[in-house]
Amino acid sequence: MSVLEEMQENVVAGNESKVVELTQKALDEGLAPEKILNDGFIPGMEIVGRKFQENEIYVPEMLMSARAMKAGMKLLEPFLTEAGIEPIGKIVIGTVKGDLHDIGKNLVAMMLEGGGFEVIDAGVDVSAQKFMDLVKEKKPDILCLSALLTTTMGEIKNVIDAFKENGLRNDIKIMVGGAPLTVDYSKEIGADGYSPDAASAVDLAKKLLGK
Ligand code: B1M
Repeated sequence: MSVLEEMQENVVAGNESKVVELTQKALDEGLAPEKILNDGFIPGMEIVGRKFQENEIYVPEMLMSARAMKAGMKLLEPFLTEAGIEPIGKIVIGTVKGDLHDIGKNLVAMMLEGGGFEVIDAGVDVSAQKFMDLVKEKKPDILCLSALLTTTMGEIKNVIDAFKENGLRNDIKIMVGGAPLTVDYSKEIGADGYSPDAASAVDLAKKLLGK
């Protein structure tokens, strides 16, 4: 089995120390960091996403895989930056104002990174103004909004309205998610898409960017 096949298997298994070891081995063998990313981590995380959607694995296993991939990515990052490897898209993600839940949002962020996106995490309790400032500054392709409370899901609408009122809505795709949200609600408030979980968030982000 090649080092990249072994890498995929260990990303799927969520074996963090083995993924780090294999990343180093692949670099030592002279494999290009981009190849390690595209033929090792990303297909591994695609398998993880599929298994999650088919209920073969659950949130804890997906978290372990995402953490293993992130640990390996740490070794690749300096080389990828040096080589100027372009991510497939840039995303700002955050939990809306009044809401401190971030476990699901973090998982979505990690899966998006695993899917090849650059992700800027705005954190929790983020106001519409802060999202607008970040979008102006970082110029992402997509904004991902998360809310876990029925009392804060209205804040998602407020953020989208603020983008409209400030003439920024056409510059960005907005995806929404979180337990109380539904696809109908996302349409009603004018979001570009809704995803029920982290794996489908990756598929939706790619679809929105035509990838
Ligand atoms: Co809170 N909490 N909590 N809580 N909490 C819930 C959400 C609740 C359902 C519990 C309950 O009563 N049964 C309830 C909400 C009820 C409601 O509004 N309908 C609730 C409440 C009421 C509260 C407080 C108000 C409690 C209190 O203080 N009285 C308070 C609010 C604080 C605040 O935010 N202002 C509060 C506090 C907390 C803790 C701080 C203790 C902790 C959060 C820790 C943290 O996140 N760092 C916490 C937790 C852990 C939960 C539960 C138990 C678990 C949430 C979670 O992490 N799920 C939750 C009950 C439950 O869900 N069983 C609950 C796992 C996570 C992987 O799933 O977040 O759904 P989830 O994310 C999924 C999808 O939703 C989706 O993908 C993720 C991965 O598949 N997704 C996105 C999420 N964001 C997305 C963004 C996207 C796309 C997909 O962008 C495109």
